[in-house]
Amino acid sequence: MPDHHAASLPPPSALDAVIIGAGFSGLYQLHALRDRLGLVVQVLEAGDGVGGTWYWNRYPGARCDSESHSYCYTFSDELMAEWEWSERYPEQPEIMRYLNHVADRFDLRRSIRLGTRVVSARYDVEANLWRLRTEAGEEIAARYLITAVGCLSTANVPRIEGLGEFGGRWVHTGEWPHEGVEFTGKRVGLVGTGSTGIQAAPVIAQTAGHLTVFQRTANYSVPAQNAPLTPEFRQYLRDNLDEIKRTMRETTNGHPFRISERSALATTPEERLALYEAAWAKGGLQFRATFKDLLSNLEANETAASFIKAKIHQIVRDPATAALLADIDHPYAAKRPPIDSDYFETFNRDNVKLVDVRRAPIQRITRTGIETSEADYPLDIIVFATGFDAMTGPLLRIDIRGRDGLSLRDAWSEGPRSHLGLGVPGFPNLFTITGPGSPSVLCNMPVAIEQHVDWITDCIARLRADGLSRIEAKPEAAEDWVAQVNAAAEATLLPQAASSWYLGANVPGKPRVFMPYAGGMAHYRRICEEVAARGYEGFALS
Ligand code: N01
Repeated sequence: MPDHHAASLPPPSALDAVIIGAGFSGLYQLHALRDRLGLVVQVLEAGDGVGGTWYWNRYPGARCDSESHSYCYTFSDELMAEWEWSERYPEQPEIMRYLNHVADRFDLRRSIRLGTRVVSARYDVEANLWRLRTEAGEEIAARYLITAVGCLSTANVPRIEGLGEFGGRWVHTGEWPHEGVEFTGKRVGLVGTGSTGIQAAPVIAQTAGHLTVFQRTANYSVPAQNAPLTPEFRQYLRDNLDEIKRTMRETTNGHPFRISERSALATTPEERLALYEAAWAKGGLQFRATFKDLLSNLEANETAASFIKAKIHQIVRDPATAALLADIDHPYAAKRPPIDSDYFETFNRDNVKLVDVRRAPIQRITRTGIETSEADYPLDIIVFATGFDAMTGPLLRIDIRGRDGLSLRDAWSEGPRSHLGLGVPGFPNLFTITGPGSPSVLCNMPVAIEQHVDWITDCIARLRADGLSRIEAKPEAAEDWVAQVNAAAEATLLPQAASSWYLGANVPGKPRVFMPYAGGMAHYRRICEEVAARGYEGFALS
C-alpha cells in the first residue's frame, strides 16, 4: 500500500473541493464528487487510517447498534451484493474492514491524505476559495469546503481535579489506544453509562480483576440479541434488497424496520405486555418502534419505561443494585437508547460493583484512584466512557472563518445556526455533512450521510451547470430552520432528558440547544428535495 501520508498536497487553486474526514461521509463524498462529477478533490484525514468514528472507537465491546445490513452504503448495488456481514450487529473491526474495502474498491486512497489534521479554514472572498492550514503548517485551497468530521468525534474527558496525578492509566473510549488495553487482573473503574459504557462494561468485566462502574445517570437498555447471520437471513436480504432500501428511506429513523401504527395507550395491558415481551426477545433499537406514541406521549412512554425497569429487577439479583440501575430520571429513548449484550447481567458477577455518583459525586482523582464524597476506590485503570462534545465540537475545534473573518465559534456562540444543517450564513461554499440541524444522530447514520452527500453533489453539479460558483445560506432561512428544529424537538419527549448530549448538556458551558432535527429523516429528505427543486430556496447563489 502506498504511503498516503508523504504525498505532498496539491498546489493552491488546483482543487475544486476539499473534504475534511475519511469516515463514512468523507469516503462517499469523495467518490460522488470525483468519480461522478469529475471534480478534483482532496480528502484530509487526521487519523492514520480511514474509518472515522470506527477508527478511533476501538474500545472493548465496540459494536454498531444499527443492524449490519442497514449500516452500510446503499449507493452501489454491486457493493451491497458482494459484501457479507457476519453478525446482526457488526463489531468495530468488521466495520473497519468494510470501510477499507470501500476505499480500495472505489480507488479512493489516492485522493486521501492521512495523518493530516486541519486546524483552520478561512474563506478568501476575493479568490472565492477556502484556504486551509494543517497542523504541520501546510496550506491547501479549494472552491468548496465539505466537512465530513462526524457528529461524535471530539472526546469529552471530564475535567476532574487530580486527573493529572493519577498513578495508574486512564483512557477515553473515543480515543482508544490501537495496541489495546490489558485489563487482566486489574482494578478497573468505568465512568459513564451511556451506549459506550453499556457496551464496554460486560467485556471489560470478563478479564478485569475487578470492575467498578461509576453511574451518574441510570439508563434504559434493551438486549441487542446479537447473533451470527444465518443462511436464511442472508437469502432474505438478497430477495428483499429493494424493499429494505425503500424502508430505510421512508422511515423516520432510517432503519430497516417500520414503526408500529398502534398506540400504546389504545392497547390492552395484556396485549401490550405481550408486544413488549416479543420486542425484548427480538432485541435492538426496534424496541422503540413497538408503538407509534412512545416518543410523543409521556403516558405511552411510561408503559415502555416501566417494562424495562421491571426487566432490570428481574435480571439483577442484588435488589439494591437493581434499584439503582432502574432509578432512571428521563423518559425511555429521550436519550439515545443503548442496546446491550449482558449489561444488566454483568452486575451479577462477583467482580463487578455499581457506584452511585449522583448521590455521592466524584470529588477528585487521587494518585491511587477515584474519591467520591463517600469513599475511595483504588484503581489501576480508569476508563472514561463519558461521551463527546457532540455535533458542534468536531466543527468548532477547527478555526473556521467565513466572510469578514467571522468565526464559526462566534456565529454559533448561542448554539448552531444553519439552513437544513447543511449551510451556514456567512460561510459561502461550506457544506456540513450531518451538521447540527440535520437528522444525523437521530437516524441510522449511513442513511443520513448518503442523503446529505447526494444533495451536496447535486447542488455542486447544478452550480457548475449554471455557471455559478458561490452558494451561501441566507440568514433568514437559517433563523427559520432553527425554529423548525426547535419545534420538531418540542413535539417529542426528547428535550425532557436533562443530561442529554442532544442538548449539549454533557459539556460544561455549552449552549443548551437541541441540535439534531427530530422531524424524521423521510420528512427532512422531502424538505431538502423541495429546497433544491425551488432553485435552492433559502440559499443565495452567484
Ligand atoms: O456517551 P454519552 P457515549 N462524571 O454522552 C457520564 C453513540 N454510540 O459515548 O448522563 C460521571 O451517551 C454521563 O452521565 P450523565 C450513540 O449515539 C453509538 O456512551 O451526563 N459521569 C453518561 O452516563 C451514543 O448516544 C454506538 O449524568 C459522567 C456517560 O458518561 C453516543 O455515541 C455505540 C461524567 C456519557 O454518555 C454517545 O455515547 C456507542 C462525569 N464527570 C455510542 N461525564 C453505536 O452503536 C459524563 N459522564 C453506533
